[in-house]
Amino acid sequence: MDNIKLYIGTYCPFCKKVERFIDENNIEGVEYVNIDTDKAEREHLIEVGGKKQVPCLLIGDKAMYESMDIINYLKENLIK
Ligand SMILES: N[C@@H](CCC(=O)N[C@@H](CS)C(=O)NCC(=O)O)C(=O)O
Repeated sequence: MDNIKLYIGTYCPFCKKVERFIDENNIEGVEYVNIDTDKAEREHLIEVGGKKQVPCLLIGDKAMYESMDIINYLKENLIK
């Protein structure tokens, strides 16, 4: 499986929605990255995805930005 990272912000409600979905569905294999506390990762997100909007799911080097797109992707790919 590709390395999957969820870029989030500390006070982002859209991020909380995705985090809640991950928790409620016991989804494993997603690494959280907080761009408010990790400057290097914030720069990496902008480099790969083109903007610093969160939440962003990084699947390998593919950036997915919209919270509902992320939830739908998780539904289709990571719920066992
Ligand atoms: N429609 C987006 C909205 C995401 C959004 O507005 N994120 C805010 C944080 S709560 C953000 O990253 N704003 C900064 C930016 O867009 O550069 C979604 O559902 O994910």
